[in-house]
Amino acid sequence: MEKKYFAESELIINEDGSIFHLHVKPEQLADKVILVGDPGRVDLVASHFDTKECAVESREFRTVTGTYKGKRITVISTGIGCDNIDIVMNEVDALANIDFETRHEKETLRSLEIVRIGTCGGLQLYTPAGTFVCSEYSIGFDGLLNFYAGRNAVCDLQMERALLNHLGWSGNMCQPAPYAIAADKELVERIAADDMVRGITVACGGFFGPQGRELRIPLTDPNQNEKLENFEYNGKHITNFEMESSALAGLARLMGHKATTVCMVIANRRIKKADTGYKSHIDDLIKEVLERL
Ligand code: R1P
Ligand code: URA
Repeated sequence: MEKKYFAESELIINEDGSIFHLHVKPEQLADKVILVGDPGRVDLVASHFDTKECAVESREFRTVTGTYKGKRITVISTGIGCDNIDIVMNEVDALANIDFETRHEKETLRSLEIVRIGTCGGLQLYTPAGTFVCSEYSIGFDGLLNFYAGRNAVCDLQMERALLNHLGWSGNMCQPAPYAIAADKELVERIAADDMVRGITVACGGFFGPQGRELRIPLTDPNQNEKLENFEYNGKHITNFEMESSALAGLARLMGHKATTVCMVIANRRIKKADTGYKSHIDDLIKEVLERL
């Protein structure tokens, strides 16, 4: 069967043969990928590499490929938000699965292992600052996956309905509709092992209002967080807020890659405590992921 062709306007390739935003070339992408939000965290991850083959930077996207104990790994910063995950995941998938010479989908597709290492807000008493949380599921409040045709086939529609009923939202609060998506089960087992909290992560299209933080402007639903905290689905609870895991899990699933997110809690919303000195402790999470990936 004729493989799909991608025009110049759809797949933008720079003059040096690198992909438009990331500025990475196909041969520079490893099968194991770590995504981080903060560009500064890329160098923290890469500081553990035994060898480095390339370092590329463009806007908020910093990329280093190297090896850790013989494993070839690419670490990329995404900046903040699911909109950037759309860019990074589509460009990473293009690097892996599109022939840049012919602009056709490759005959043999690569499946990548992708782990996001981030920071998050904790929503339960058992997720105080310093806790490592692995996302078994993500709820996307960002709407990104709704633009992709396979969305209903990969999402847990019953969980979405249960959450909307529980929140009692209607009208503007439902636009765009939240989507519920599972992370890759085998990757969750390997990365979370038996020492990380596993839970449902809500990925928001903002840090303040969408996460129920009220500064000067009142919120539409002041009880949102209380409702999220006591939502239960098949014995599972919502553990944390961050801003990227839903788009990552959803796009990885549609593209045939394995993905999950692990985050260190830096602020607990119930206890109302934050830890701004988290940068040294997140290195412990990075070291665990490098061992387990
Ligand atoms: C908000 O402060 C940012 O921190 C979290 C959120 O998801 C958002 O990107 O993750 P990172 O620490 O990976 O950026
Ligand atoms: N990142 C988030 O998105 N929320 C928090 O509360 C902390 C980190």
